[in-house]
Amino acid sequence: MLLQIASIGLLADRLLTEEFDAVRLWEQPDAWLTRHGAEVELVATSVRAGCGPEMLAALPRLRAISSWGVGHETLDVAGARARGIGVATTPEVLDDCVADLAWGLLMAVARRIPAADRHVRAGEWTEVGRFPLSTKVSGKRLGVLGLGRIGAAIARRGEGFAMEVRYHGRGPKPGVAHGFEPSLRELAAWCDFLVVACEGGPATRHLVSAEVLEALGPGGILVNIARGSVVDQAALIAALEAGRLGGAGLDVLENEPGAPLALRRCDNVVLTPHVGSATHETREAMERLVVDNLRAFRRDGTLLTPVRA
Ligand code: 8YV
Repeated sequence: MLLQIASIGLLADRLLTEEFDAVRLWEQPDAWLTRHGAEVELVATSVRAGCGPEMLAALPRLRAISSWGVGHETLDVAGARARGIGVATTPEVLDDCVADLAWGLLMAVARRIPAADRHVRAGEWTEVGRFPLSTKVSGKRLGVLGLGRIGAAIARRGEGFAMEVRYHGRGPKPGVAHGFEPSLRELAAWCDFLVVACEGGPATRHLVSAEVLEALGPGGILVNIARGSVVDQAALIAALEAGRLGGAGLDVLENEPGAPLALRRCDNVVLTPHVGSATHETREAMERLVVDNLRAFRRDGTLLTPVRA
């Protein structure tokens, strides 16, 4: 039996019902898991809904989990691995859109596009050249935290903007031309723009600390399209309020959904509501991949895009 933990999207929901006769957990009575958990062999879920240790414990015959989204911090990957349960996410198909949004935020903050738009809309464009100057983007230094698939897509775009790119992560990546910086603080001190593209979860919590923000400095811009947990948000707000950071473009925040007033008040901050992968094209590809992983597993016991970490 396939158990669907949460709605994934119109397309995936329909295919899962048609092809797998999926049981929708949210439509079942509370006692359903206790009564039927032992019949479940496949799970479809999302990074939002997750599949944690409690859920795993309730599904003793589970063989595979297919999850919507590339993040897996809400899935008990270690617990699944210990029981030989395969876990698949939806990588690659969203790399371009998330990287595009990172660049959109970088450009928006550096060139003050939303502020300029507000200026025009408010009827304040009464004199040519009155809007404050902004920050040049091309030819600057780009630091990437986490050179995975999305980080690499962000770095590639940097080459198009004639930027020198360096990165920080767990270690240097073989075959990568960009310089590896073993200290995130040093990377922040070196670059003009620091883009956060690493995984979420406890291992990366508050990596972007007060010291890192201090190193990025009043001329620096922080962009986060990864997870709010990676940035010490209180330190970020303090740095922005004190003028110790040039600006920030944030698609993700701690305690989503919603943004604290302190961030909403900052004119040099651009906020988007966790929409990195949210285009028609990418969301359709993610939904299809959730189903394709389950089809492959049913066919020959393999997953197309298993989590390897
Ligand atoms: C989603 C994501 O936009 O893939 C992920 O891990 O974070 C995004 O693709 C997000 O989960 C929406 O809530």
